[in-house]
Amino acid sequence: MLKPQRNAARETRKLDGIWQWQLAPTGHGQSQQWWNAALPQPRPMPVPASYNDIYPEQAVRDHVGDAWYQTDLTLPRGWQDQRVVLRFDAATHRASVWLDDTLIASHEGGYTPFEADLTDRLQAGRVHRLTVCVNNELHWHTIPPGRVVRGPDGRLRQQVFHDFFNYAGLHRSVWLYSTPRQAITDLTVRTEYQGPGGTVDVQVVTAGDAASVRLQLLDEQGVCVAQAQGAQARLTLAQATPWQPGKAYLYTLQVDSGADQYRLPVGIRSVAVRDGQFCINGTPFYFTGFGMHEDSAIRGKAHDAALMVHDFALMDWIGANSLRTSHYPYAEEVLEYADRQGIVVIDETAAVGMNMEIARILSGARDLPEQLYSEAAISAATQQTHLRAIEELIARDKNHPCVVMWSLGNEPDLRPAGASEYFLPLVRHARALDPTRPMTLVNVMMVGPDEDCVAPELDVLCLNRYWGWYAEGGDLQAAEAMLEADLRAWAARHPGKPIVITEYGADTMPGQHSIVPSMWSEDYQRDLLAMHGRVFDRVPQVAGEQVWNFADFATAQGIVRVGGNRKGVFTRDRQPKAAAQVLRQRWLAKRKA
Ligand code: BDP
Repeated sequence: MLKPQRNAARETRKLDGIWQWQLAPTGHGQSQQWWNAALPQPRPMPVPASYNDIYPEQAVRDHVGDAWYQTDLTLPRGWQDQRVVLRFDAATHRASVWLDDTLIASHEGGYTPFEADLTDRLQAGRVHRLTVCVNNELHWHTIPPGRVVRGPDGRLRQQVFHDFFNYAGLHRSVWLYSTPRQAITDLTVRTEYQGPGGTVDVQVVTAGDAASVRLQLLDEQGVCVAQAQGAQARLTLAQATPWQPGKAYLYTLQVDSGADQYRLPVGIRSVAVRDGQFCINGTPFYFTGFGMHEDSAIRGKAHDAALMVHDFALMDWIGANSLRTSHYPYAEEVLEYADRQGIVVIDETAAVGMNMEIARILSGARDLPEQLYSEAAISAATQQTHLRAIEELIARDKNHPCVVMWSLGNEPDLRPAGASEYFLPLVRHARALDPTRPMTLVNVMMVGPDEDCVAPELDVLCLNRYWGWYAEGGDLQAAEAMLEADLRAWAARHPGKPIVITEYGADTMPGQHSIVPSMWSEDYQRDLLAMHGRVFDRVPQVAGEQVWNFADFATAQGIVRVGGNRKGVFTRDRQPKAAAQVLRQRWLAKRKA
């Protein structure tokens, strides 16, 4: 799915700003047909934003159900003869959209875009009413899964099985854009770098005449270095400048179909797992960086350019070369920026929380179903949602050079019966959609190397490890021994597969100090991360380290969280904890090596 863009053939208009907004129980507004008129008692709501922290009210923060949004829509001057499309970059977790009194779109999944074709529906000079109902409920068949229960006082409560706050709303931009009627509707590029040359395979989907498609590859100076005719072609460069981690080079693919145009940044690079190493452009790559979250005060999970540029600057300062989009697809702007900055991305679906042991701790629920993979819990319906989530992720992000691996989910319990029947078809489907990128499914500590029934099918073993925190807490000496034994067991059981530690860390209260190892202190986090670095250096199969987490982030309330998850190396307002300096020394040294 192509991101809207402005060029000689296309226009864009963002509908971001202050919309009308009103909360309602699930289905209430539908029964009263709220799209037919102005919302009954609206309040102002910024778009994009999570609505949860905008008003200081528990009923808003902990709302379970629908959130209605409304704004005006007019056809921009000069768009009459064009194809006109309305696009939502993200509505969390699902949405229905009406133009005046007509339902024009519905979408499931909170972190991928969806569109409605409005061609010939908007009348020049008329003010149309645009109404969106966003629902935030999570159930067993949704991604991520969750459960809505009724509390003792009769109110609905959302139980989440994952460790971040269930922010909701219109989290990313809403666009109206135009294309010619004979539009270019999709574009796929696959690249290979074999120094000094490279190839770019292009496939264009157009409503117009495929034979008249003209492809030009421009270098950063705007000089055309390769060209071809037709909707499918291989562009070959005898001399190519590769896209490299920390040293991004982006060509521009200019597609001209006669009627329509599209310009796509293209990084020429190869990704492969070879001899137990993760190779980019044939060179072993060692991941340094973080599992992140889209999370900040007031705006919650909304995309914010200032925050993003600042976060990337902090990553550069600390020597990070990579991130994982834990635990859902991030805004496309983040991937575009990573493309430009040369930051390597592990791109993850929102499949997090398929684990009863963790769900019990995080949700406090004592009556969860006994069988994880069953009709009562993670079922065939969940698998279908998951499948579509994978399809939408790959469709959106397939052209980003920064994306070097797909993560199909985070920390599912793979021990119970039904796990392989659930996951193996997903792995195979994802591979068929994109055979060019390695595939992973992030492993949870409680599933050992012999129990992980999906690992044999994966290219890279991504392990989340909490030695020194959830196990051997406070005892770094014991933790060091356990961690090393653990990693060596994985290496022995799965030779030839690189291991990336995608989570390790310790909750840390800034300002808390202690000379002897004490959990929650800055000193403990610093020493725990340093200990992990020593162990990683001793296990040759380890191909990377991503600390949990870049910054402190909001979670549901509970007895294991103090104002959210505090494992950030930076605080939620992006101030460094003591560990930041230690990581910086280590990662800058690795960067130089
Ligand atoms: C892991 C999860 C992550 C949590 C982290 C933690 O992957 O989402 O936030 O643990 O407990 O299990 O801090």
